[in-house]
Amino acid sequence: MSNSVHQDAHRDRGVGLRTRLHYSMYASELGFRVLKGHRRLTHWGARKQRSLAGKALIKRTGCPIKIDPELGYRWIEPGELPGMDALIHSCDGVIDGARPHLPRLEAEAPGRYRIAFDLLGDDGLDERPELVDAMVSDELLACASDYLGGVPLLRRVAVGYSPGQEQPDGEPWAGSQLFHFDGEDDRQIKVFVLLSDVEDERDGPLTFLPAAASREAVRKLGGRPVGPVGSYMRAGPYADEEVRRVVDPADLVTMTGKRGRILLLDTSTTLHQGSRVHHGRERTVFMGVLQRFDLVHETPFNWIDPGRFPAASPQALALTPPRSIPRNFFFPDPLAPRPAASRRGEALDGSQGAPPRPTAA
Ligand SMILES: O=C(O)CCC(=O)C(=O)O
Ligand SMILES: [Fe+2]
Repeated sequence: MSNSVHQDAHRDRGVGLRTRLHYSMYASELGFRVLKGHRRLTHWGARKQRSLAGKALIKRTGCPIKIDPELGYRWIEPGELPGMDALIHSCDGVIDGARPHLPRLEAEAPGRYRIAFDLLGDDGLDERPELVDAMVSDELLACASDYLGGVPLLRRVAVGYSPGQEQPDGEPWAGSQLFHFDGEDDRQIKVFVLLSDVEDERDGPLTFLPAAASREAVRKLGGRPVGPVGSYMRAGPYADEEVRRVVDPADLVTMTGKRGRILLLDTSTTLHQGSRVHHGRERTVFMGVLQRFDLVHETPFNWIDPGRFPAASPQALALTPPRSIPRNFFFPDPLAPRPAASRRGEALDGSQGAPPRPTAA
C-alpha cells in the first residue's frame, strides 16, 4: 500500500498524529521490530519480574501443557485444565441471559460488528469470577509463561456469539471471516472453548493453518503483506483464492467438535479465519486471550479486578496491565438498550492514540 493511500485513510479516520505514526511503523516488518525493541526497553523491569515469576511457576507445576511453536496450537484433553466445567456452565448463563436480546443486537449492529458479538461486558465478567479463575489457573499460566517468556496478561474474556449470515453464498466474507494474522504481538495465546456443537462448515468453525505452514504460505504469498490501515490485523485479510493458491487444504485444521472442546491457538503465528456461519445456524464460543505485558499493538481489553488474588502472585500479575482503564471503558454492557457499538465509539473518540476495536469477539 502506498504512502498516500495510508495518509488518505488516516485523514479519513481523523486520527491523531501519534496514532498515525504508530500505524505507519507497525505496518512494516522493520517498524514492528523497532516498536518491539522500544516496548522491551520501556518495560524492562516488568519483563524481568514476569520472567522470574514464570520460571518459578513452571518449576512448581512442572508445566504439564506445552505449545510447540512450530505448530502454534494445542488441543486440550478433558481434565487437563482446571475450572473448565464451571466455565462452560457459567457461559450457558451468559447466553441464556442474552438470548432474548439477540434479534435486537443483530438488527442494531453495523457491518463488521455483525460477524461476532461479545455477550459479556466488564460488569458481566465481574459477576462471573469463575471465568477469570479458569483463565489464570497455575496450569494455564505456566503454559503461557513457557510459550510467551514470562507471566502474560489476561486481556480479554469473551463469550462470542456468531449469528448465521443472511446470504452465505452471495455475500462475500469480511473481516475476521477472511484469513489473517492477529497483530498485537508476534506471539499470543487464545483459549477457545466450544459452547455449542460445531459440526461442519455450516457452523463457521475457526479454521487455521499451523504455524510452520503459515510461515511457508506467507513466503509463497510474497512476504508478509501489511494489514489494512488502522486494523488490528498485522497481515491479511487475504482473499480465499490467494490462500487457495498456496495452501494445501489438507493442512488446514478446523475447530469442529462437540461442545466443551478446547483449543489453545497462537493467532499471531497461524493464518486463521472463522465465523462463516450459514443462515439458520449459530455458533457460540468462549474466548480468553493471553498476551505479553510488553505487547506491540494494544487492542481493547477488559477491566478485571486483580484484588481477589495475593499481590505479586502470578494471578495478580496476569490481571495488572501497564495502563489501567475505567471499568466498562472498552466493554460496557452489551445488552444495554443503546447499541454497544455506538458507545464503544464514544469511549474512543478524542482519546489520544487509543487503537480501534478489533472486529472479532
Ligand atoms: O470467529 C472466528 O472464529 C475467528 C476469530 C478470530 O479471528 C480471532 O479470534 O482472532
Ligand atoms: Fe483473528
